[in-house]
Amino acid sequence: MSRNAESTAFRSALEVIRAVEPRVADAIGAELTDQRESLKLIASENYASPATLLAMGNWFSDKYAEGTVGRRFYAGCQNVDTVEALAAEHARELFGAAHAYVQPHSGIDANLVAFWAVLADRVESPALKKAQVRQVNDLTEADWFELRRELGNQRMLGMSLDAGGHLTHGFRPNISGKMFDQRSYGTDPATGLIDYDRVAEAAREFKPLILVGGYSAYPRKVNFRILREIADSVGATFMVDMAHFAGLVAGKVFTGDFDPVPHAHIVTTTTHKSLRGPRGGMVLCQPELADQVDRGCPMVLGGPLPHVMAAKAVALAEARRPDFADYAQRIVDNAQALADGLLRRGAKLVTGGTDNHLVLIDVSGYGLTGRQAEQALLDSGIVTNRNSVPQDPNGAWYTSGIRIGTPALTTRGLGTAEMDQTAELIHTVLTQTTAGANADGTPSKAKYTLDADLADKISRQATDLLAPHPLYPAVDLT
Ligand code: DSN
Repeated sequence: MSRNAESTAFRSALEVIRAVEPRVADAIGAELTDQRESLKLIASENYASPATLLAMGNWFSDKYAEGTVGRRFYAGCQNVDTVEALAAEHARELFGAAHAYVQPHSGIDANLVAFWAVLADRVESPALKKAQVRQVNDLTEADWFELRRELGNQRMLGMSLDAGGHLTHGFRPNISGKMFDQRSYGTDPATGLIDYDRVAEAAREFKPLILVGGYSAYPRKVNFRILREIADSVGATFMVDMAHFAGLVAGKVFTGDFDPVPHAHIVTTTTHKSLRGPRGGMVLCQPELADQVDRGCPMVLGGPLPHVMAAKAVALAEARRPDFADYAQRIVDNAQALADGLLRRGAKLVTGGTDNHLVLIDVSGYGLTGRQAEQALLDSGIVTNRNSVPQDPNGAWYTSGIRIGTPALTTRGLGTAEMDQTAELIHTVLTQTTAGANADGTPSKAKYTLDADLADKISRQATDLLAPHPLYPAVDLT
């Protein structure tokens, strides 16, 4: 394929869009410029390939396809069947999974599908059995009452949000914390690491229906073999949300005890983070859960997005190529170089380092809240996101942490030497930022001062760092 083909494709698409609503075409163009010019360190973001992006922009978007391959509630789904089956096949092969369900629109949706599947599989309920065999109309008011009683109040044990878990792992304000009677496990206050003995103790006391492993802000490997043993010891279903590190599993950086797929009963993921696909979700599971998982739509999901499933098939095919393993290893090498660079300069890191794609800086060491640090870095052309640290005194809004990750910059081709330079830029901004005060003189968690000339200088240095690694080099919109 000629490099020119990518430019032609995106330019033509914008020309067509511009003829209808030029402001949308302008915004799409401006987004490319922004992404090209910013040092993107958001741990959950990446850059999908042009082929993946283009697979989403077409008439597959027009098709309804509720149901699953070969069993749809709508006629005329043969082409949707093709792309959905392809995406599922690539996912099974890539991860060595018995079953793959590629319809979820996001990671949260994938988790809801998994929760439903486990509830439906594990909870003994005549009313539920009726509902499952599609006799929903036959359920009486008493059946519904019984169903609510039996499905509600089931127990979930997941990693707490401030230790690095995700909202959907039982955080109280999230639906997962409302539909389940939930308890959380944290990390060892001294090391910041998961203490498996404490998890086992919590599981013995609480006897969860579901034990959830996985995280969105924990910078270390997790031993899924041990978590599975804990789940088995209390009869729990073991679910892993690998949204953040799916690319590291796909690229065989995480193998053996650290690969969740052979150990978990059910695994959920997003497809757009380290896996570098389109924005979406996916569920992998063992055969006994496959039927329930496949009921995800319309049970808890709206109609599948065939254009996104097409893009998932493309991205998963890319992840099966040998060079993806090299990419995955470079993500981790870069994260470790970034962590080392920060530590050498005196930064305080949760757990003291990383062995995955992300680094969590405790910015209280710089006298800042996460919000102040996030904004000061943004002023300097460095895009990150604030994040809680374990036992965070500033709560989930202001936080005391900055989470940074390397999947996106690694896609652009930056290497370990540039990670050290990135560490220098981050450390300079954070040391030069001063926490502000409210009008009444009390310390502000949001206000800060950073010299505008310094912020401009850092922005220019960030741009220089990116210059040898153009984003979408074959795409020229001018
Ligand atoms: N929003 C994702 C993240 O940034 O980790 C998780 O939902």
